[in-house]
Amino acid sequence: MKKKIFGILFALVLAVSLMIVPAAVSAAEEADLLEGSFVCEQDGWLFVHLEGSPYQIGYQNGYLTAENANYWLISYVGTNKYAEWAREFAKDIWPMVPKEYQDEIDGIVDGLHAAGYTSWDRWDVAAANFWGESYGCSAFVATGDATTDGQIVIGHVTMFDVSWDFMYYVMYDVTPDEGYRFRYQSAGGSIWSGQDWYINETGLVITETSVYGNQVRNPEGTPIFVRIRQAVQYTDNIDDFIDMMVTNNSGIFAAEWLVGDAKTGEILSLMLGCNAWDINRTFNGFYPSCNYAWYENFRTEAELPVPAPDPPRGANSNRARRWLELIDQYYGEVDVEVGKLFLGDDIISLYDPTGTLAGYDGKVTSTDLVLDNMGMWARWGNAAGKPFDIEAYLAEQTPEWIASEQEYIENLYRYVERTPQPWTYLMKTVDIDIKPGKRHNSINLKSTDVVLVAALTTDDFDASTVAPETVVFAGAEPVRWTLEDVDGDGDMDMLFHFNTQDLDLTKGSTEATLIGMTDTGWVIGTDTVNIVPTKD
Ligand SMILES: [Ca+2]
Ligand SMILES: [Ca+2]
Ligand SMILES: [Ca+2]
Repeated sequence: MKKKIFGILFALVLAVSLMIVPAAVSAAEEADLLEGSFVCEQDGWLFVHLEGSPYQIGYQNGYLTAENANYWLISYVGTNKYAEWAREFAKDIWPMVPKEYQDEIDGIVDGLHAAGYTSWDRWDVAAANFWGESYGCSAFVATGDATTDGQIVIGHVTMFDVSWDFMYYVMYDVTPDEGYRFRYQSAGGSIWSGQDWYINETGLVITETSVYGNQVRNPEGTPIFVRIRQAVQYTDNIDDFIDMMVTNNSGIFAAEWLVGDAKTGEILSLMLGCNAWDINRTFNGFYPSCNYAWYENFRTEAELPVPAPDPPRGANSNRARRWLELIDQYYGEVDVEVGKLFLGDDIISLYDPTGTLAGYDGKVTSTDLVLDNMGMWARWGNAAGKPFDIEAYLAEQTPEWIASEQEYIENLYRYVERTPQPWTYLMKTVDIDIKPGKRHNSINLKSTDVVLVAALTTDDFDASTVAPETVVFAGAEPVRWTLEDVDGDGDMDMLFHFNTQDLDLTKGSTEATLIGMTDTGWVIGTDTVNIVPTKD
């Protein structure tokens, strides 16, 4: 990984905001709203943890991702010629958005304002969320006899103009008050992925590629960003996922959804039009996806020739044919490393060294990684690590075009400066023990003493590799640390001391998280806390 250490942005952002914020909320209220959230950077990704009520999650999102979210809003509604149309559309659709997500969007607006981006309102953020969907992707899911050890392997690469999407390097990690914990890739300010890439704590991994044709619409239908967000947050199985996606479908954003259930080993392809869809599911097989309409029900509704031509022909069929070759070559040998090869394939990722429309990322995971706290391998920039050659690209353009497209070119540079990156693991989970040796982990918030927290060495983790100055626990930095065998099992653990008064915990806190950086990336560990006394 790159040696550039970005440190904890959280503290910096907070300090800056306290200086510049015209107080919509007081500093104390702000600290409460941000409780439990954090952000850290790893190999080009911004890993953002959000937790709490819908409004809190939104506020933390807007506040912690503000600069990125500002670029996203400019890209999707700000300078877009459809901006007013999009805002009007947002007002029309607002009543179809559950209150939970309305509150989250309002929280994003307030978080953005608190961070100094005061020009955006509810309709901008809502419009960008309705609008923020990408238009080209490749993906796959394989399981059972298609993979080396029978595990599910699933991956996705996003393809879109990198000048529009240079900010899609946010990996959210969300612990909502209601529903399951989940992760998703998106841009700042977004309440869904739009790309799409999701993992939830029950073991579901969800991705898709959009599919085109003569699309049927249902104006009364629920918007896609609501249905998919509900599916990710509230579904733990494939049957319920299908129900939520096909019920009251708006028809906007026709796509082939690929799902793996790491609990069972079953995979799904749901090719979803509006009133028609195709369901394929198996415990042994490989579903490729590339904006190509493989299946008959979808093709019939979309007025594409039926049956699908064999071999594939028409829009995106070059990638479809390539997928069929790769399946032939690798069936039975798919694992995470092969998945990375798939996503980095020049045809699958539309790689063009001087093209602005190409695969700009990669994500791949497997059963074991998903069941270990939603882990994944991710790469920002071309999935094979090949750069976009901006100088050669500009050399192909006319001086007139360059003079008239400065903003477009600046955005390309924003992408280029951050890419390519290595594959990186998001995010290694380690064992911590708050108040070692004590089970109840009682913390009196009025105490002037320290709280001890141990990062434990295990078979696959050496706690001494954590850089102490990068450690943050419940918003606090350690005042002291020592290497000792805290749990008496013969290996050295890292014991941190935190001033209780520095902890960003409240009476309602039930768990606390420690993060710290090693030479291979950030690690994250969570343990329970018991705040005492229970009443004032
Ligand atoms: Ca303990
Ligand atoms: Ca140990
Ligand atoms: Ca030990």
